[in-house]
Amino acid sequence: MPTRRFEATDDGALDALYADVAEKNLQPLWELSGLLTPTPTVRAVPYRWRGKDLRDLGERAGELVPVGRGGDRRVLSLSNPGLGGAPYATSTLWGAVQYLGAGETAPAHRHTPAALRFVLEGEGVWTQVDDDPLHMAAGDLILTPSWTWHEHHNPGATPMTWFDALDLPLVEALDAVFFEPGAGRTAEPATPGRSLSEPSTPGRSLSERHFGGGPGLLPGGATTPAPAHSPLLRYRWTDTDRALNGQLHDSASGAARCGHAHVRFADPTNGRDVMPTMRCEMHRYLPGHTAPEERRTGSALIAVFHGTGAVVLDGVRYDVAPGDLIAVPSWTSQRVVADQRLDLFAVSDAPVLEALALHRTEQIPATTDVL
Ligand code: GTQ
Ligand code: FE2
Repeated sequence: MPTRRFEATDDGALDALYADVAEKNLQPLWELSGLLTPTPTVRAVPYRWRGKDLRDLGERAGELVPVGRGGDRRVLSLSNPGLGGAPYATSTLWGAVQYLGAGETAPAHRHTPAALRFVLEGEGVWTQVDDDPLHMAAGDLILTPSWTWHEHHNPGATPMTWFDALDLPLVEALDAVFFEPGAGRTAEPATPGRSLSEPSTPGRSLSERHFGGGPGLLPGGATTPAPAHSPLLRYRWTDTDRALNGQLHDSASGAARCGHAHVRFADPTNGRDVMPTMRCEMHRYLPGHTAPEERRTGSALIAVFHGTGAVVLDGVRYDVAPGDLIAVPSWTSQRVVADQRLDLFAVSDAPVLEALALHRTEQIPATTDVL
């Protein structure tokens, strides 16, 4: 009220009000700015971590730092320079590379933040999710949904690194992080057929045998209450690759029908996203193809699987090569340029934005001034 302000200036009443308001842990909104901004104020910045650095540093950590007890992980987290030193890739997503040496085990634990792995190269590690051992090979997507027990074993002779994504910053913001170490639980799998270091470990996980039987084939019989996440826990690269090629190429001539194909990894029982907080997609761009520029609410991480090209974020061009990881903060304009056939894995918080009706996208008209 302007009149009051003038009166108060004279007799000090306004100053007294402000002091009393502060003393009672209140704040006058009329003195605050930067809250209800016309567009999102995004602290995370667009950023690219180079695959070469991630591989080298993971390897060095593998030589120097043992995998500890209590559910520890040898993980290098992506720390977005805009987030003030937090170990977070964006405001909602944790991204990391994990390194597991030959013969090593990352012991069992569980936590409410959901996790997923995308394998950028190599194979041979088994991730056990609850009681289901899942083999990890290049291009595979592996889910460890909220509160599932998980442990990683590398019975092979070569070390392996992969990309991890978790919804940890989001769950932390909601004050809903719980963690439980699996001490005493892990040990050797009791059933002979389940031994993770034995060749008798099943080639297909239980989840794949039930829910990955083939296109459109689900287990018959009694239906159990649907969990909040996909019951299929491993999405194999051969299936993803076939789906992308099916979209891109004419089956008879093999000629390309378009320059961009993408698939969304879905819960096979209902088509929803693999987990309530994260959407996973695989994109394939053919050489020369330039995707239109757009921006959206919610953040994403991109992992470069194959090929070279560039990801243009807010007009700045980031050249990309296999193993590179890229943070795409909310409302950042994004465009992809393929020099060679480019395969990009993307994980985002889109299901959260959609569930809360906060998702927005905007197409940005083409310009020629790319930096
Ligand atoms: O592999 O269980 O990158 O618990 C961060 C936390 C990986 C894991 C991470 C984890 C894990
Ligand atoms: Fe974990």
